[in-house]
Amino acid sequence: MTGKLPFEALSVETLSTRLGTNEALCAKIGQDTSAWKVREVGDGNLNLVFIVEGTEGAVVVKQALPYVRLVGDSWPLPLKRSFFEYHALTRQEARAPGSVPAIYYFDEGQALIIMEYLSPHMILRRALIEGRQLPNIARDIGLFMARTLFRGSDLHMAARDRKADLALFADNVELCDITENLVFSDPYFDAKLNRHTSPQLDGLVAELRADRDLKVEAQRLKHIFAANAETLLHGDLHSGSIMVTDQETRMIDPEFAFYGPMAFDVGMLLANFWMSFFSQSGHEQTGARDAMRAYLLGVTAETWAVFRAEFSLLWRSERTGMLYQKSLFEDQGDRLGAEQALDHVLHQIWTDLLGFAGIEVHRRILGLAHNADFETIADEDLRASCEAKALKFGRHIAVNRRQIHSIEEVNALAALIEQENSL
Ligand code: SR1
Ligand code: MG
Repeated sequence: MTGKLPFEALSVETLSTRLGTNEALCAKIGQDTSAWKVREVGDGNLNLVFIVEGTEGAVVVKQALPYVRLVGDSWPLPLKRSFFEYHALTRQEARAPGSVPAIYYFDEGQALIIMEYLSPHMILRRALIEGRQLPNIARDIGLFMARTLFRGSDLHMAARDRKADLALFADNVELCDITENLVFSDPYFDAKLNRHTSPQLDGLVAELRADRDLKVEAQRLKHIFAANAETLLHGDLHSGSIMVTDQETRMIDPEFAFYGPMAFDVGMLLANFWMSFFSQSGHEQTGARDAMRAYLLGVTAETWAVFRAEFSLLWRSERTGMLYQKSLFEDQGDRLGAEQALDHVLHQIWTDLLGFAGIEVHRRILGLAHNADFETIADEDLRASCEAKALKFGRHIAVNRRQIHSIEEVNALAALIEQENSL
């Protein structure tokens, strides 16, 4: 298959014939295509994902479709998102080595990436729903975020290189448009594709949509998202975009990558841990979840601590870009000045991440794209009660983000809301 052929979606039936002469693929799994076993395993909202096993090994073949898989061909979506995913993965590997799957082949015309099959990894969201306590995720994800966000910004890169990258990713318009609408606006009005657990949440939904302070805050955050091209973001860093074993953590699916505010990735990620926290009582029948709840709050605190520590280390050792130059501080013997500036930068990330986290919680309960943490709670009253607590939490941290000073304060609030009767 070459990039010059017209795009054609792969299928379980056609994959071996169409990719049977692909050298990169054959080198990984063996040339005997009659022995290849092909499964389609994509359970995300957008793409096809195949696992292809041969006599010598296995790979993942991911292919974009020209529409949103979750909705169908009534919602066209450009294939070029595969190009952005490929380029984001190569940058993430360079900036945070070992944190993403290895790439073996990319075909822009067919919008497909052949990459490492991660096994026995599972999706982090699934692991958390099962009540598994992964020991390394906070460290691994905290390091990933600090390294990719710092090293993709004007704190580290040469201005010319960052601007070239900014121009490259600026074309990821349609994927940004999804986030701009689905995350920042749709949850707060009666948008066509919205859904929520009804009638249990109807009252609360009406209250949130009439909440002026919340809507203004959501739009201020959208403004930051759209206008603050600070660094190359993953762009969709939730627990469904992370694969884990007890030892290893890998980030996948950066097709939403673009230049945006550092706090967006951190906020979206932490929101997914807090949602997992509020969903645990819906999964309690499979075991008492008090320890799991404590673990999840611990993970948020540790992730933020690791992020801060690594970001600070990079600030002191790799601040080679045009922002906060060493010539203004350390080179004049003013180490304290550089620390003061670092404090401001981290404070801004903290304040904004709380806002992004709050609205990410809202959109997963009120918008189109829900998450399995809540969706797999079959009892609708129980699900609604978990969701109501999360909504209340999200509203509080988004609206009061400038008055909240520590992750311990946020986690104490989560624990308090969890104790309350929600509906
Ligand atoms: C129409 S796409 C819905 C969601 O799926 C992706 O994973 C992103 O989170 C997006 O917002
Ligand atoms: Mg995805």
